[in-house]
Amino acid sequence: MALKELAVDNVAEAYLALLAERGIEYLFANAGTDFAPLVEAFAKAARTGMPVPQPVLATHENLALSMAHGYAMVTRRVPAVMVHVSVGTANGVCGALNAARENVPMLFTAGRSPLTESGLPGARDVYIHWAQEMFDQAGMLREIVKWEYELRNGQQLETVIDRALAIATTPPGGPVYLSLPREVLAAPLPRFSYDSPSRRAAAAPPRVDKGAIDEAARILTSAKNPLIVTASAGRDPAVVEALADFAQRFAIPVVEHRPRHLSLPAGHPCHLGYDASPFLDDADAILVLECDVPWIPSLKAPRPECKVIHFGVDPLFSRYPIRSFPCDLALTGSLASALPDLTAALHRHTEGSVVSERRRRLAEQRETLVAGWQKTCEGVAGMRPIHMAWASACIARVKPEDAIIVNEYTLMPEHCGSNLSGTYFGSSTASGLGWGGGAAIGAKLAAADRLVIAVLGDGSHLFGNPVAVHHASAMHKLPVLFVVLNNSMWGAVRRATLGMYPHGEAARSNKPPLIDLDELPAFEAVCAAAGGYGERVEDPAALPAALERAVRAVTVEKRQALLNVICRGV
Ligand SMILES: Cc1ncc(C[n+]2csc(CCOP(=O)(O)OP(=O)(O)O)c2C)c(N)n1
Ligand SMILES: [Mg+2]
Repeated sequence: MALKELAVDNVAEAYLALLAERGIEYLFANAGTDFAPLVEAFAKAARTGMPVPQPVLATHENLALSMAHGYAMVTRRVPAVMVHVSVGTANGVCGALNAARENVPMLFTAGRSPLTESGLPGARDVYIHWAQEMFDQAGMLREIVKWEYELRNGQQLETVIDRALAIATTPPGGPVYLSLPREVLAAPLPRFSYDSPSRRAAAAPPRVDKGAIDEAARILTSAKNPLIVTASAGRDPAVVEALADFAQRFAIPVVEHRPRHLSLPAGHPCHLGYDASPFLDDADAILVLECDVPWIPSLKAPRPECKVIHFGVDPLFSRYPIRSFPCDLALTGSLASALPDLTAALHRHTEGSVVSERRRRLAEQRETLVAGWQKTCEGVAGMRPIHMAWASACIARVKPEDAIIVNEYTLMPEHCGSNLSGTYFGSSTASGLGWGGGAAIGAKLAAADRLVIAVLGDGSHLFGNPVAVHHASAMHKLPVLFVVLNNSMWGAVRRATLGMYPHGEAARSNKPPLIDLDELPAFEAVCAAAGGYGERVEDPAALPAALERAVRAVTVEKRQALLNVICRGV
């Protein structure tokens, strides 16, 4: 345990030094007048060599938060983000909700309008300093973050930052919010001393109760047709291997429903795709692993007698106002430590003959499923406009094994499976659109030597502020391959309307309102305008070669690329 001391001029310098000391590599930032002491401190650190996080400029707050999210999901390290007072926070709320629902730890900070009208260093000197102040700036996201506070003086700096980081990283992780008034950042602080390393450790996740493990094992061993459904078990890469082993030993099928992380290699013999509904009638026990929505109850639910076990760091998703999936047993804790215990408990009770029968059946189910995907893909391969299944299959062929896929929901994973942990990231369950482009750039920052492919819809790409995204990719030299599956519409809105009113007016209309996106810009030209490679692809047969050219632009020429793939509607 050591006390370190730094000679600094003010709180801003101490703050940046402390962030670096606590392992924060990057500060993703969208600046304003509140940043003056930080800009000054960064400039001074560049001259003196004092370690500080690297500032990463983002020209929109949603981009800053999405980049931070992408960086965090790949590295599992904590990023810092800073935005401009109330207005920047307002623009960042969507990104914060995306991160919160995905348990991404993040230090989300914002300036505060100077509190004083004159007198102190940093006091108001610009007309916006009056109107931008709010009574309760943090109120905009108090429901979203795990903790929020305002730094009130330099003396409390270490306490506040350490508490923020400990809470953000304690499972289930999530963003915390800290506001930084300008006078506080500018306040003189001649010496700054702090503990190194921090004395405020994050809490370890709870260890799952042994009785609960035995009960889960009892339910699973008495089931003939158990099923596992997961979305994010693979958030911790260590779980992927443990789950593969668990499923394989006991021949339990695994469905990844709306996956956000790769939890089981796509080629694993127990992988039964991405939709649990065909298997719900047969299931007599379901193990829901880190999954908020394992099925859609209004469409298809398991039989009432099917036992359901939920297992995760927050298995009841306590921050969701309503979620009432049947739950006969809930296990709270990290899968990484408890899956091996569950494996051992199951071993003691499982009969070999039950498993071999299940294995035989599982092999048949998987064969039928994969053959069905194959048939779909062959059936749509020649379609023009291009079918998203064919586009997904073409991406599968061109991507290296270790490529990182960032899917803002239009890629069909059954046609583009990944096999290595940490290679697939789906958009947040909150689905705040405009995440994918920025998240892909953040992922590239985290994994400089890997190909990162962002698969986006035309709608989600526009939400992501494409000019800002391409600018960030160019400015930070983080080349990403963007594939826009462009059906010139908000297909999800169309699907939702037809789902509710299959024979309604909108279904009969050639052009129902609020769905079609006419006169879309040439997305490929927007990328080219930022120095990237861009191509529009209409012919399905031309897609594989176009993808190869785009991959080459990114990996060999080291510049971003965008394929505008003209797809059919839904
Ligand atoms: C910030 C935000 N605003 C609106 C929505 C509602 N929404 C969900 S999907 C969608 C359409 C997305 O269109 P696109 O990316 O083109 O994909 P498509 O559905 O056409 O395949 C919209 C508008 C949302 N999820 N997030
Ligand atoms: Mg679309």
